Amino acid sequence: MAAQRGSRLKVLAIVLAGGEGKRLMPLTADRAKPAVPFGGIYRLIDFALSNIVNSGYLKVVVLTQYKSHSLDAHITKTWRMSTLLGNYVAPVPAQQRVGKQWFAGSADAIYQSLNLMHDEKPDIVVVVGADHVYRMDFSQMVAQHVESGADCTVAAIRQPISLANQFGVIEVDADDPRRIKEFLEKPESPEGLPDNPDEVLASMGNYVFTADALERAVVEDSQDEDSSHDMGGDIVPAFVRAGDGWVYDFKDNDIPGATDRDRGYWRDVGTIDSYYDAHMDLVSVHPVFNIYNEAWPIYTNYGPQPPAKFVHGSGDRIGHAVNSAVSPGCVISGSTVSDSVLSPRVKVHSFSHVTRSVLMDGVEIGRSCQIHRAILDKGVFVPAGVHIGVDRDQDLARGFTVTDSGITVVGKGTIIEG
Ligand code: ADQ
Repeated sequence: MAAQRGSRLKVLAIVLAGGEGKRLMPLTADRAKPAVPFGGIYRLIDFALSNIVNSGYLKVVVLTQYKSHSLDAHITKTWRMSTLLGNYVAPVPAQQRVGKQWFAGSADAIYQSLNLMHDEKPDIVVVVGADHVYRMDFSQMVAQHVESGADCTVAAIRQPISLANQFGVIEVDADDPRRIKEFLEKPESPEGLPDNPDEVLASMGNYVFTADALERAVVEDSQDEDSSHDMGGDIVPAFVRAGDGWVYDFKDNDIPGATDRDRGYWRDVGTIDSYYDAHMDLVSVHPVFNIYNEAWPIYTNYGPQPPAKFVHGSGDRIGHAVNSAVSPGCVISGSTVSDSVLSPRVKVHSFSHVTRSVLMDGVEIGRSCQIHRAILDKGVFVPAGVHIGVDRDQDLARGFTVTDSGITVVGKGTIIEG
């Protein structure tokens, strides 16, 4: 039964937060992908949760699984203990309610958590991923879902065809562009769009379902031994086969305070390169993603920190940062930071240069270091005189990860020899 138009609809939001994030290694070595820090003070999941809360939906469950300790801690600290948002967001670990196995895939995670839907009795369920950087008002997508009488609506955005094998790719009906004719999960060689052969219409991994239709679909899927129990791989294609898959075009989404430049911004930060590039988007002089839009806040919590400080260091050099985002608790002393994102409590000592880099919580850079195009995970200490991101072979010899495009990643807790 499609949701009734005009009635007061009860909406439950489900955040899928169990992803492993293998392609983000070593950043996901001991944390779930949605818990990966982003933009200095956030974790990736803060974007999905802020979007849900700003959309006016206050019943939210977060399905966790893989290495969920830091994710649970962050959700509890930021979302459950907040006076503004408390009691609305509930993290739900894999409970093995149905059998002894963990969630097999994202659809199985919903199937195993159906008791939450039975408790809440929603009319509509908004299901979103937890590892993208964007702003979105889900209530506009829900309005379209209800108005079209759909049971399943998939949010979509144009992406380069070269990335098609990372996404669900949507072909719409030529006569009715809101209906999905075909949905291919991560195809190797799909056709481009009729008006642009270099692009495809990609699923954003955000869905709106009529609650009883979603329940029927995940129950049916649970009985299918050939299914991979995946939302994008199995559930959405089943709705499409039944002629009931609809598309919501993200470009129709309008956020208060959005600028022409950042309207429609959405990044899947699933690889080190895309994660790094999204950081550079934040610090470009005219940011393509404006985190300073107060009309659609991104909520987070990074604990009590003193203000960032820029001081003279040895030799009277002035510590300074340009084109950079510098979080509270940082001290830049007699050194230069440019085009970089610094999480709280980063210390950079005299005569050092940090350029085009991402430094996470508590990183300390000793004297006379050079850090270039690098991501340094939490707590990394760089002894005096060490260069990172300058000589690829040397970085590899030190055991760091270096991507093909030359981004060096130093994992959490790595001991660097001076
Ligand atoms: P992927 O992101 O590759 O593609 P998946 O790995 O299933 O799909 O992750 C989707 C979301 O579900 C993520 O937020 C992840 O953390 C979470 N998740 C995965 N397994 C889970 C589990 N067992 N329990 C709980 N949560 C789980 C998906 C879609 C594509 C779409 C892209 C957009 O399948 O069609 O194009 O997202 O990035």
